[in-house]
Amino acid sequence: MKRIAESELIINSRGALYHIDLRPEELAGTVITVGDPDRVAVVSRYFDTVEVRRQHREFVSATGTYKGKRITVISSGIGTDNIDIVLNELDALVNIDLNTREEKPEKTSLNIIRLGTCGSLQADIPVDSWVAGTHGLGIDNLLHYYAFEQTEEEVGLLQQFVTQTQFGSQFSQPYLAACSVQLLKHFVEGYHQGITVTCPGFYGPQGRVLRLGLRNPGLIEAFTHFSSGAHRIANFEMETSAIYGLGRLLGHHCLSLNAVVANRVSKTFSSDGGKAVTNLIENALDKIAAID
Ligand code: R1P
Ligand code: URA
Repeated sequence: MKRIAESELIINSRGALYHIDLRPEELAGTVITVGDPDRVAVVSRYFDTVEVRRQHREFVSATGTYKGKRITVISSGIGTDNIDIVLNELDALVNIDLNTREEKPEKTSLNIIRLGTCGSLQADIPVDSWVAGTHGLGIDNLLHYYAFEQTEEEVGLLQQFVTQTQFGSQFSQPYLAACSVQLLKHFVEGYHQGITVTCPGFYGPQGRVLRLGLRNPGLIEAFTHFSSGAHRIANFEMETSAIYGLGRLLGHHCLSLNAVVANRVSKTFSSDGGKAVTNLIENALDKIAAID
């Protein structure tokens, strides 16, 4: 196996990966990712025990057990650029030998579940409800830097998306990656399902106008009206497509669950978004603990 150079995989003086500051033995096989670093304390508050807590930049983490299941919760901060770091470093912790700097011959698959917040794009997916993303549709560009192959189903859905929304060449080419069906089946009751669009920003890329005009003012409404067979766009946020795309390339099982804090059709905002997220965390932790 080829040795990975010091410049490519940065290991700190603790023997931990540079950005997330975790060592292999400090990572559990089940990983919860959250955007907000403060949400790590909210999730780990439910743990029976916490064996390690780390913090470096926006990457706050805690590893412990919940109802006996070993779980790591880690914050990514906002955006797919941060997901590039978190997913690659999580994978390196299990699939690269940090002593020899060589890829391990036997690979380990992590279960990676995002617990985040999102905006709903459907009138019947109200604020404070939860969405399980069946697919991440990326308008963010990250996966184009990797040799990423889409399945036939993904290519077909994407073509429909481009045609129906007239998603123009002034933007980066969109990409699509499905969630882990294996994980999704544990999160049916209580969850809306649909495609999650991942945006490269919160304002213009999500159609919000404060003082700046938009290149394509009808884009978000076109997302709401998109449909292909049983598929429609449920929501948008800023990380899911990269988690699904990189997760699949690296051989991990990924699912993104998001609490709706804003509904962009009814123009409503959750009066207590924090409570909606806490409810999601409580529900998801019990379901995660029950996964074999
Ligand atoms: C924007 O406010 C942030 O909230 C959503 C978006 O994806 C973006 O990261 O998720 P988190 O609440 O998990 O950060
Ligand atoms: N996060 C987003 O990215 N968008 C929203 O509207 C709400 C949360």
